[in-house]
Amino acid sequence: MPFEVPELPYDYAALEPHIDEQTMRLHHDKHHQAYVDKANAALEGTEWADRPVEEVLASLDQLPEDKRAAVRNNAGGHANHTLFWQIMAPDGGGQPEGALAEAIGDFERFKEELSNAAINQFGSGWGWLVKDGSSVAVISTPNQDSPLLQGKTPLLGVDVWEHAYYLSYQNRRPDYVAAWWNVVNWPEVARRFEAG
Ligand code: MN3
Repeated sequence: MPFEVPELPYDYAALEPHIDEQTMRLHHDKHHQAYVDKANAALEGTEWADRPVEEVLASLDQLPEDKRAAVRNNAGGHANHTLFWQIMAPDGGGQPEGALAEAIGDFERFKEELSNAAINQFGSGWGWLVKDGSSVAVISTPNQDSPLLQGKTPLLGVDVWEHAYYLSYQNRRPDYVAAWWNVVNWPEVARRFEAG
């Protein structure tokens, strides 16, 4: 089955005032849809068309060479945004608990590290908390590169493409990242940590 944009698990306006409704509509309905459409077009007719997106990204070097760039960008965009909608929630924020909290350690230090990774990512990209072996790490990636390309499992990601924040925050990426912490869905991040 071709990739599909999953429904948002909350209303478009549910993350206000931190992320505005119009941004969510454009981001989910237009940007994510475009990644899905282009990824499906790139994979159509290949043996990879019906595989899970995580498997496609982890096997990128096995794809036909002329498909790799389109798949990296667009299947990457699909995987990244599918995670992004889920790791946010209207009643989000606060801090992780349990095994994830232990793996993260000092929460304020972690928050600063991920914020800096996201804010300092030059141009478009993502800041991530990833599972790397049995521990966790903070990384950033350019464009729509998924941590799966590096063999790392994404647990939490903040989209720092301008389309994610420009309507409300214009050039103020640090303000957007600071506000984004208020919508992090820690139970979902913990679920991913325990499943990964
Ligand atoms: Mn985006």
